[in-house]
Amino acid sequence: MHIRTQVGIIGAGPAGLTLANILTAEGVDCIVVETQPRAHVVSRARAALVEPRTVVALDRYGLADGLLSAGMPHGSCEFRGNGERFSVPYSVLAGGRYHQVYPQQLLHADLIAARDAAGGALYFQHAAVALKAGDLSEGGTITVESAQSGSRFDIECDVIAGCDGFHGVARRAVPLEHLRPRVKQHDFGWLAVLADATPSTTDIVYALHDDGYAGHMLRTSTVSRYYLQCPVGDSADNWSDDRIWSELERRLAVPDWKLTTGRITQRNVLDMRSYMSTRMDFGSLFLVGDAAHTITPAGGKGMNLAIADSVALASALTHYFRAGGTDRLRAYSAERIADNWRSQEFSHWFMQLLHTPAGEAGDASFMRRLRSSRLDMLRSSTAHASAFAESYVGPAR
Ligand code: FAS
Repeated sequence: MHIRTQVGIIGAGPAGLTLANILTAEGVDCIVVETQPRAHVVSRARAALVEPRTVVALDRYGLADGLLSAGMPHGSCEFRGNGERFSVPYSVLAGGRYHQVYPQQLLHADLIAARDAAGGALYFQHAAVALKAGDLSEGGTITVESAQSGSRFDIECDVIAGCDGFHGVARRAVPLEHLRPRVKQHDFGWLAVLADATPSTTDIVYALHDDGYAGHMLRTSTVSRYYLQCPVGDSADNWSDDRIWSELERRLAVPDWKLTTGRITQRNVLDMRSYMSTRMDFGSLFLVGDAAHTITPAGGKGMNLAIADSVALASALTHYFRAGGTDRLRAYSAERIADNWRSQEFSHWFMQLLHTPAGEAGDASFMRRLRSSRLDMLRSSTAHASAFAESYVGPAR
C-alpha cells in the first residue's frame, strides 16, 4: 500500500492532534499515525494546567468545548515554607488571565473526537519505523508498520511533522550536528503520584521543605496529582503508599490543614531533564513539541508549548499550501525556539525556588538561604509576584 498526502503527522499527542485538526479545518490534507492504541492515548495521564493562549487557540477551531465546560478555572496558587503559607493571586496580577485545569488525557479524547467528526485519517497502532526527509521541494516518506498485521506501507508527503515526543523517530532522523541540542540534567528527581483522592486544596500548592519540594496539583474533583522531590535515579519501588502519604503530610504541613488521602493509581520517577534543539526544521521535516524540546513539569509548560508549536506550524503550512510562500515555514523554527527559551528560563527559575539542595556539602546551606529570600521576595514584593504571574500563566496569545 502507498499513500500520498500533503502533511504526514507522526504522533497523536497534543501536538499531532492539534496540528491535524487545524490543518483539516484549513483544507490541508494530512494523515496521523500513532503507535499506541486509542484506549492508551485517551487514558495516559500527564499534564493538566492549560494556559489561556492554548484555550484561545483551540477555541478558534471549536476544539475547546470540553476544556471550557468541564475545566476548572484556576487563578491563584499557594506557597508554603517555614511552616507558613501565602497565596499569589496571579490572575489579578496578570491582567485577569487564568489557567484552566483540565487533564491532558481528556483533551486527547476531545481532539480525537473532533478528528473523527471531520472524517480525518488517524491510524492508531501504526508506528512510523523510518522516515526520509528531502528538501522542501522534494518532500519526504514515512514508512509505517501496523502493530496488528505487521505489514508496512509508505506515506509519501510534501511535509513531515514529527510530533512523536522525546523518544520518537523524528528527532533521531535529524543529524546531531544540525540539532546541536542544549541540555540541562537537573540534580534531583520528581516522584509523580496520581491518586483517587479528593483535592485537599482549591489552589495548587508548592511547598518548600528542607527535605525536598512537595507539590499538590489539581486534576479533577476526585483525582489529585502530587510531586515529591527525590534523589536522581530513585525508583518508584522505594515509595510505598505509607511513605508517600507520610512524606506529603510532613512536607505540606501547615496549621489547620489536613491532607485527604486515597488510592494511589500511578507513581513514577520523572527524569528531570531540560532539552532544547537549536533547530526545529530539517528540509521537509518539522519537529513539534517534545520531539524538539522538553521542559520540567514545574509551571505546567510542556503541553502548552507543544500546542503553541503546532498552532504556529499549522498557520505556516496553510500559508505554504495556499500561497506557496516558504517564508513563514522558514521562520517557524526561530520563532518557536525563542518562545520555548522564555518558558525554559521561567521553569529554571521556578526549579531553583522550589528545590532543596541535597545535604550540607559545598554551597547547599548558602542555596537554601537564598531560596528562603526568594520566597520572601515573592510574598512581600508585588513587582516580584507580578513577574512570576506573567510567566506562570503565560502570554495572552
Ligand atoms: P507526546 O509525547 O504527548 O505525544 C507523542 C505521541 O507520539 C505519543 O502518543 C506516542 O505514542 C507517539 N509516538 C511516539 N513514537 C511514535 C512512532 N514512532 N510512530 C507513531 N507514533 C509515535 N507537562 C506538564 O505540564 N505537567 C505535567 O504534570 C506533566 N506530566 C508529564 C508526565 C510524563 C510522564 C511525561 C512524559 C510528560 C509530562 N508532561 C507534563 C509533559 C507533557 O505534557 C508533554 O509536554 C506533552 O505531552 C508533549 O506533547 P507532544 O509533543 O504531543 O508529545
